[in-house]
Amino acid sequence: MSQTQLPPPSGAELIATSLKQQGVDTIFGIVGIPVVEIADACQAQGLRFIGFRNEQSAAYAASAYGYLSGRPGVCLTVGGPGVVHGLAGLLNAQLNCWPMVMLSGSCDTDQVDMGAFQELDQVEACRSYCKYAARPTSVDKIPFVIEKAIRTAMVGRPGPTYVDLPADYIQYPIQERSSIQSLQLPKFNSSIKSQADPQSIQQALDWLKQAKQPLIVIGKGAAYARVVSDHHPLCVSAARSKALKEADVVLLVGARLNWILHYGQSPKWSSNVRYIQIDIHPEEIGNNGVTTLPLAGDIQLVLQQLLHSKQQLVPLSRSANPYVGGLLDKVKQNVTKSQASGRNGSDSAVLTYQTAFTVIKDILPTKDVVYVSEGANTMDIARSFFDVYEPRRRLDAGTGATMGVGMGYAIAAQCYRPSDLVVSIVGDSAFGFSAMELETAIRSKIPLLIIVINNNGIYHGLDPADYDTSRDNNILPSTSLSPETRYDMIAEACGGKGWLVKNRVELANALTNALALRNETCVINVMIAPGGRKKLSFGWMNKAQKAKI
Ligand SMILES: Cc1ncc(C[n+]2csc(CCOP(=O)(O)OP(=O)(O)O)c2C)c(N)n1
Ligand SMILES: *[C@@H]1O[C@H](CO)[C@@H](O)[C@H](O)[C@H]1NC(C)=O
Ligand SMILES: *[C@@H]1O[C@H](CO)[C@@H](O)[C@H](O)[C@H]1NC(C)=O
Ligand SMILES: *[C@@H]1O[C@H](CO)[C@@H](O)[C@H](O)[C@H]1NC(C)=O
Ligand SMILES: *[C@@H]1O[C@H](CO)[C@@H](O)[C@H](O)[C@H]1NC(C)=O
Ligand SMILES: [Mg+2]
Repeated sequence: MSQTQLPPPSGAELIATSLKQQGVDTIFGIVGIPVVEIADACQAQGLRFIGFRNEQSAAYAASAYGYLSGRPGVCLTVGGPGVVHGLAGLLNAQLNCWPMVMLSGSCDTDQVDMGAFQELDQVEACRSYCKYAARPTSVDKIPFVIEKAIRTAMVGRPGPTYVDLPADYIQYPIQERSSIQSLQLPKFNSSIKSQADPQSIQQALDWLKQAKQPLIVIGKGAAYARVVSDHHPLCVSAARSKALKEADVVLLVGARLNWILHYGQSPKWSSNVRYIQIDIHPEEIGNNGVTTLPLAGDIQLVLQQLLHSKQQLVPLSRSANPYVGGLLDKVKQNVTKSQASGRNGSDSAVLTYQTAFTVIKDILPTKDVVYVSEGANTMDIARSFFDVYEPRRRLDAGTGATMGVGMGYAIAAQCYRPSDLVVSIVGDSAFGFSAMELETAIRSKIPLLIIVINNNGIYHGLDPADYDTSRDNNILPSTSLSPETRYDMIAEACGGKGWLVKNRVELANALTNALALRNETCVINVMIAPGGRKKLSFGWMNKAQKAKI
């Protein structure tokens, strides 16, 4: 291959150099006018560019890459509609507190407000989802704004930022390549960390010592502090409802009292519960009117403060504390129950979530796996089957309950951990939001194992017989999807491998074959029994309301 000639230096090269200078190694996006030159300049500098089919998935991938790596993931889009698609990723990153930067092209600065190509006030559109959103005031300010966007996304509570790049800046001719270097700012690489107020640490230790029924709740915020694995002998996730109800002192570690934790309120929690809240973001502490003992600071440092104090905490034990025994018994009961339903029925019987997940769990390796999961029942039930041993090994619909994140997350996870097995366990509805990204993965040589749990629809799914009658009468339930849609064939159509399976034996065979093809993107389309048309109810919802009007 002949040595490729670098194009004359321009704003695009200044942008690429600034990204590289700030430690960016991978870019997720879709090119078009005016950002093709940016992607090309990034590739010329050795950065990886992964071209997606929709900016939503690219932005989800960037945010997950940020969460996994600890440095912001970068998403590159065109203006107008490209930015609007990307907003989905900015919102999702904001809700999850994940670091990412979106970079988008915009119209020439002298055409603003003239009805220019894909024109939109993008800084304004992004601002409410971002910690920082800006357009450089001149070409030579590009490195400044990129450094600020990267740094702002990382520090304090992580989140998304936005940089607007007008077409005339991207194309701006730069006379001397050396000036691109001289404009650069140092790579942001500092740990800005603070400790909690020592008085509050003392008080927290007093509370923890007085506690009869303590509970530690570990959130995504603790990901970088590498806290504990699902296999800790005192992990009581499988007895979550009981633990929440009984706890008297709760140590929240990077976990917000939001909808997922029922706002910290009774009846899900005891009305006498006392919260100690470790959080990097002071505004989060005491949110929703819940009084908490504040430990504002970096989780690792604050935990060290608690552990290295002279006051020794006594470890909990089953024999000394009936609360511990009660919870561990409940965990055991719950695990036994789900195992029994997983082993239920003959090998040729129609699969259920439980029987399918049991087959999958028996065959998958236990180490070096990243799980991606989305869907309603698929995700909730999968969470109880597939344990993780290390932080940042499970990516799911998260705080936003966002459907459609799975393909972007899986691609990002495989980019970040190329030697690991990335397994997506996704509902049929969830998968449909971004199935075309199969082509992205296959083209980019990113091998994924995708298991679609197919019940012909959202939540309870749909019985094919009900489908026929309700379709004839034009009253398809809003939750229905076409029965037995061949998601496996989408993989084949894109150059991957696919299987349709309907019982344990077929599932086991397909999975074994897929695992032998570690270089390929595989889709196993797992038909399960639809769950009937019961009224919908999830643990986090309020009870039925009384009519007021
Ligand atoms: C962006 C977005 N759109 C819509 C929803 C509403 N929603 C919640 S779960 C879900 C899909 C659930 O169905 P599926 O993925 O098939 O999983 P299942 O519950 O059937 O196992 C949808 C559409 C959402 N959470 N997010
Ligand atoms: C970041 O800075 C620290 C010192 O502050 C240094 O030890 C470390 O090597 C730096 N890391 C990178 C990736 O530059
Ligand atoms: C048992 O596990 C199920 C499924 O994971 C969960 O919904 C339920 O709340 C658990 N039971 C208790 C008491 O926490
Ligand atoms: C086993 O399956 C049968 C029939 O499908 C069902 O009635 C029973 O409740 C199941 N048992 C368990 C433990 O899931
Ligand atoms: C998978 O790819 C790697 C490197 O790309 C290659 O060394 C290996 O032989 C491939 N394995 C299979 C089973 O194709
Ligand atoms: Mg479904």
